[in-house]
Amino acid sequence: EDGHELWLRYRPLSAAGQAGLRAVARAVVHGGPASPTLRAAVAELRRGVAALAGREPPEGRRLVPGALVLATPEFAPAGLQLRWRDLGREGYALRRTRLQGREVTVIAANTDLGLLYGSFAWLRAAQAGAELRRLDATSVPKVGLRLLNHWDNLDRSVERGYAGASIWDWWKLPDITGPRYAEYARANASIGINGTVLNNVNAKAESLTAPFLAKAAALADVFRPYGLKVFLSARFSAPVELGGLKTADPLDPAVRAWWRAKADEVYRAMPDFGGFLVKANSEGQPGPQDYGRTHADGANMLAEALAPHGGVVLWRAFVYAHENAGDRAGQAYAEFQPLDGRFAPNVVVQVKNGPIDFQPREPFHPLFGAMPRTPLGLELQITKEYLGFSTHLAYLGTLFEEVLRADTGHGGTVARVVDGRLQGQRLTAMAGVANIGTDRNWCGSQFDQANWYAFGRMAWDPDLSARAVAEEWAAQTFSARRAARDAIVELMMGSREAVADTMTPLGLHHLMGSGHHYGPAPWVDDLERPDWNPVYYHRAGRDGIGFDRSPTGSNTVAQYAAPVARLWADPRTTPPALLLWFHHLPWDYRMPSGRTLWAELVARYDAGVAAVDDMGRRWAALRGEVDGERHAEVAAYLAVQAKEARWWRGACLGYFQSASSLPLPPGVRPPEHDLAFYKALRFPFAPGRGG
Ligand code: BDP
Repeated sequence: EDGHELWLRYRPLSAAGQAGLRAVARAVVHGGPASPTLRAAVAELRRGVAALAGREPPEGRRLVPGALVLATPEFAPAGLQLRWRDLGREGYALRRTRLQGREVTVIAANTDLGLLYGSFAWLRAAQAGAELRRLDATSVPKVGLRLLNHWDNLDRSVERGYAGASIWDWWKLPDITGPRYAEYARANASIGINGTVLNNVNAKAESLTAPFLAKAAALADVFRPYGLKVFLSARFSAPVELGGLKTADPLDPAVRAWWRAKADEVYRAMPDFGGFLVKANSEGQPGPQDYGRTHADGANMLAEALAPHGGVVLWRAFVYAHENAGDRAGQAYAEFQPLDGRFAPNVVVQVKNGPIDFQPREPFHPLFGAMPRTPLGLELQITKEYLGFSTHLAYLGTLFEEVLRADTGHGGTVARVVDGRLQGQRLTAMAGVANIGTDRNWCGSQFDQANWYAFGRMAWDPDLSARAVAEEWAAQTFSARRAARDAIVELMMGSREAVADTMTPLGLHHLMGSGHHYGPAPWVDDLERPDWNPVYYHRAGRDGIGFDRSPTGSNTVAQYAAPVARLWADPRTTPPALLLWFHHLPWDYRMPSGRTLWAELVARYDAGVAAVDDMGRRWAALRGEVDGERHAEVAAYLAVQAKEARWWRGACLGYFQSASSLPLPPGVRPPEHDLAFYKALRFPFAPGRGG
């Protein structure tokens, strides 16, 4: 049990469970001839039932009692009543029913991919011990493009990757495709992910050269049966770097012709290629603004090249530029909102969940809801760049849920913007920056698998609750026994808040060490750009702490719709969890708890340590409930987290106390070391793990 099997472990059920499962899976029946996708569905069902129930169901054409029937409109057993239209292209229905006098289970979909998704859903229910005799469920994905974004470099390093090297072995591709790529595609299909961007948004032009396209195409061939489309990050200056042109100006006819030809070439290699993801004019990447053009000019040029092939452009709104000295949190809105309605129909503007950068907590991004004539995709980070990498346990389902359920003030939640329902968008997307690498357990730690899982499930259905997703995951990954599962879920549900309290409570943000973003460094003030420095974000001094984004400060709160802006412009109506994001307040500011701000900050750091200790205790109590190997591994990680929670507390309290000059409230334990000690720590200790 090293975690390699992810949530697809299919461990034998109890004797009663096995008998029950056998009774509803006596045979896998389909109409054939089987496409590779249908084959994958049949194979998965047979493999799953064999492992769970101890008997492999045969594959057949006859409608025997207790059959699992895979039905499409072309192969629908007589008597099956279904509203096929409601299932769309990827949806499925799971139905226990009586057909031709026999009790059977129907998995129905309009396409073989829908059948594959339905098969995984059925197995999910089987693994979790659900009652399969009374099944009646229909599920259709609410978001069209459900994408992983790999920040994988061509040299197999992974930007912000904490799970080993890149799983793409470019050196051996295209000839060697090994088993791992298919395992990867299968895992993604099991949670509904239907596309993957192979390379880093900080892209190299080489990824668009013929040899690399051949390698990407080899991966696309492996992924295809699982409904997983390949996308690539495109470097905006590629026409100059690869094509020898003098310019990459998006309005230059030669540049446009170059991209059209490149798109044609890409589609010759991969006829179902998904499209380009682009990071432009951000953190030094080239882009249309280099030529005095807008983001829309740049995106539309690529859109024009991809449109004849049905491809899309995912144009990122994560921009902040050297020249712009204002509040970094406001830059994306300032640049993009005025472009609403100016993007080609096959462009999605991909927006991070918050306006800064994947912090443990951010308010939702003000662009959501503010560009009604533009498809906006939601970009989440699955890899935990700012939440303790893969050593700390933080279940991100709760973070995803928080942003999806946030009311934009524009008439609906972020989820309703992203799934297109609020503003009538047909092109919809959710992207997650992947946490996958060559580690045996794929994600660097057992619990980080839950974040990959949660991303997929919540991209399929943004209305799923974080708790429901955690229950599914824990039952499949660790134990379907109710008490054990619930204990694991409880631990997960509080874990992200524990990390937020450990690192950046009360709306503080970006206090992490420079470059690598691991560990506390609130004192850093010497980086080239002001907005790379923690001091820029917390602004702690004698007078108080926090970033004033209210009308008395940068006023970026005004980028939110009026009802939201009104609430957050006033510290008394700003939720405490976001307080210092929007306000700079004196240390003696009275919090709703009755404590002063200073005492509250101290209490939050204490709560962080206590919560992490509590997670350790809860996990220890699960010994014997989960296998020894993974139990010991998680326990070791939690011990590191407990140590590092104290490091965070000590460093932050020491530093903020140096700013506030206030004594620690009575009864509070002083940090283990003085500030100089924490400042002198050099981490990480492994060379080459920086930047
Ligand atoms: C930040 C990362 C950086 C990425 C950037 C991005 O620190 O490595 O390149 O976001 O999203 O979170 O482009």
